[in-house]
Amino acid sequence: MDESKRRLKALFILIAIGVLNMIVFSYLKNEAPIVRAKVHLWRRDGNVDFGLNGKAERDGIAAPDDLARCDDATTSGRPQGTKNIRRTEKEGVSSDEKDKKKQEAEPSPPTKTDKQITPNKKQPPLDATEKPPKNTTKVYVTGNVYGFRRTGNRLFVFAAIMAVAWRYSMTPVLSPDFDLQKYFNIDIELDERGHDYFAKWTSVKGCDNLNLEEERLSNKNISLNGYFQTWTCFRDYEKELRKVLAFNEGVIDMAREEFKRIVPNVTFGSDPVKAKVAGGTLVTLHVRRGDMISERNLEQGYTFPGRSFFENSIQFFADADPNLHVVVCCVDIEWCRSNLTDLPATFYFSESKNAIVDLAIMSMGEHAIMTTGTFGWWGAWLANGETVYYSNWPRHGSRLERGRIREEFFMPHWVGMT
Ligand SMILES: *[C@@H]1O[C@H](CO)[C@@H](O)[C@H](O)[C@H]1NC(C)=O
Ligand SMILES: *[C@@H]1O[C@H](CO)[C@@H](O)[C@H](O)[C@H]1NC(C)=O
Ligand SMILES: *[C@@H]1O[C@H](CO)[C@@H](O)[C@H](O)[C@H]1NC(C)=O
Ligand SMILES: CC(=O)N[C@H]1CO[C@H](CO)[C@@H](O)[C@@H]1O
Repeated sequence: MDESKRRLKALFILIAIGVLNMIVFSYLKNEAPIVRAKVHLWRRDGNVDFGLNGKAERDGIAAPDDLARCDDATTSGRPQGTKNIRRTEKEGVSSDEKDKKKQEAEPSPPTKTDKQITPNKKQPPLDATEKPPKNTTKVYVTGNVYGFRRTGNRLFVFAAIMAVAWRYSMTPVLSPDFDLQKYFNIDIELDERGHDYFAKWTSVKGCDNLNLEEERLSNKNISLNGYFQTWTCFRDYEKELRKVLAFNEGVIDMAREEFKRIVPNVTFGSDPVKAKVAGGTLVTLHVRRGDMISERNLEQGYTFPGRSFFENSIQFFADADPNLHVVVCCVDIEWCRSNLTDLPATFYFSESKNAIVDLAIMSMGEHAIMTTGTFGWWGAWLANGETVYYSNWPRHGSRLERGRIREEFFMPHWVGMT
């Protein structure tokens, strides 16, 4: 008796909390957009420590920590002239879009906590079809990832900065130590006063809070702080973003050199620069080890794929073209050499020891395979072909999975496999 009463009481309290949340949320949504932007109640991607323990603040291109971030490969939209990839019916590979969706959604058991974190589906925060408010006063938008300067997360915050700038006619500005501007064809204002100065600006966290009409109308400078690890932040500006995120000639040259060193007979197409092997298909594979396999991070929900993922993802592309060439970007080259080369492809291993060059190499592949992490995510996005990713990330049921929406991390058309 006591037991069932207690359960009833617990259930009642949970329902009450849920209702209260709905009321507060709808109030914030309808009545107080400015508060919502700052309070950041249910942000999904702003408050999770990705276990990127944040130690390594490094300068220059050769940042081993960024290399450790080498994780995966994906693509978006099939560029013209690329081969059609046949989808085959087998474990982890589905033949139609619906199955694919289902697979990407994966069985994350809904919990009460999830509900509260993601109260309901809203309008896309950056809907290009809506007219942004007009005010010609020059205001700025910048961003920062809690002081970390790792490539993958910096790219996500940069994408959000640009989306906000385009949507609200703001001027993007970066701290000189943001670094990305050195590698891409980005002509962007830098402010020497840096993050200490930007800290005085209106702080916005999370992609759900990028409705900044009120802020724009009152001419506030904006600083996007934290993680923006979802494509939904820039869903309407992908084309513009690809133009801005074109590597500069210096980086492309270094990537070309590494290709020439490791891939016999490689040739290069242009605009975007792609590496090709005559009569074959060139795919990049990003294998992230390093921090992903530390005990602490595994406990939190980080994962490393088993053998089957590598078999399935390579087979997926080998089915489409048996003349498959795979360029591997991985810090732990020894592991990759001894564990992958028996798979049905010709393998090459980047030894650039340079995160940005590896990212450029990934962007120059036709298609991409990624294990885990934001660095591989961007390699795949930049490649803009077919992408296969490891779908058991974060591990199902883990702490890291909570408050995270897989479909908003992986691009909808990417193929998840295990
Ligand atoms: C633009 O900003 C200025 C300065 O804050 C303000 O006075 C003006 O009313 C704004 N214009 C519009 C159309 O909101
Ligand atoms: C916004 O930033 C610019 C550039 O730093 C500065 O000149 C301006 O005064 C700032 N505006 C506000 C309202 O703080
Ligand atoms: C490079 O191309 C030539 C001519 O097509 C071919 O004979 C040779 O085997 C290729 N080399 C390698 C290492 O694939
Ligand atoms: C799954 C697998 O084959 N793992 C091997 C990867 O390579 C290392 C050597 O670098 C082996 O110890 C593992 O058994």
